[in-house]
Amino acid sequence: MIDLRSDTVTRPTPEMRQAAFDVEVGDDVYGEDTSVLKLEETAARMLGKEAALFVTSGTQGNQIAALTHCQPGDEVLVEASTHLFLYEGAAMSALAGVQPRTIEGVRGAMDPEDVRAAVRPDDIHFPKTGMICVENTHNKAGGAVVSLGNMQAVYEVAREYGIPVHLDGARLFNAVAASGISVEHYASQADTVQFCLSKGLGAPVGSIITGSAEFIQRARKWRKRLGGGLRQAGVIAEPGYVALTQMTGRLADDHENARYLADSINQIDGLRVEGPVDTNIVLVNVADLGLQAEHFLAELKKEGVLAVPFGRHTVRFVTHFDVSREHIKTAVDRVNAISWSV
Ligand code: TLP
Repeated sequence: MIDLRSDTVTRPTPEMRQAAFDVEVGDDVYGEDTSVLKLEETAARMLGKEAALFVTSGTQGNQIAALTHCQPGDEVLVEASTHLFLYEGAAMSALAGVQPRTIEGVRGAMDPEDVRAAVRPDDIHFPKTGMICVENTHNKAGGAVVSLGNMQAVYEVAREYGIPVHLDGARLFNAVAASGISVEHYASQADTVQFCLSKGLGAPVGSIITGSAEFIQRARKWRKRLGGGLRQAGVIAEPGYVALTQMTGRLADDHENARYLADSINQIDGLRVEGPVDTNIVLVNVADLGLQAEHFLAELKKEGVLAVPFGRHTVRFVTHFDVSREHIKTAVDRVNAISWSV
């Protein structure tokens, strides 16, 4: 099987497995796992923040941000197709007791004036605007890189009203690889940042949240409340450290493979790549084949290629380090075969 469902499917590299094997561990709930501390300190330094917290997943990181920044009854401004809103089981409402308010973006970027217009005035009828969330790269927008300028403009509005900005940077290092802008620059345009070690960076598990020392102290308590206080977590922190320090430089290869995939698919009758390909995600519209995404994917699976539905007629392919250019070429051949057979 050529698995292009997500970059979450990557398996740990030999270096990661070795690091997990060799690690000396301690109890992280007592703050005694030196690998976790090293990972958190490194992440905080790289992003230019005071502190960081190792969490189990991107979802847990985003939800801890909502729980720590907001009070029940607050409203959270999110881009309309953001992961926090679409794919986290309404956890913001179920756990933090906040209501999301969506703002339609363009390729994942919200117009800062739309953000300003959505900020609630102080009035007994209204919820308080407790947090603004930006996502970069933007998953549903096909891995789009949200520009630093747009992030700066949104952050300026937020600061004017004293509202914290959380960056869901699950794939922030893909934005860095695509734009050449440093991770610290992106992180400077948000109060808190969550990024995933377990996507394109290849760690088996884990995400990081960074922010002020005071924020991370409160976040640590929320992590514990959610059952995310881990014990000998060095066995997963060490692979995470390898991911953070050794794997960011190769993301550009995934982007090249994604562009190759997109260019090849665009030459196939009946298929159309939706939007430019900035990073490692390719969205393909299959409507002209007269198929819904699920039917197309069922055919593709029979041919040994996996992808996921991303809308009625849209299919998502994600490149990652477990798929080579040769795999991509084979995948294109299989996609081509289907487009002829339907
Ligand atoms: N995204 C997954 C699915 O949940 C859709 C994927 O395969 O892309 N923020 C963003 C922008 C994400 O894309 C994801 C995962 C998360 C947060 C959540 O990360 P995890 O899966 O670690 O909870």
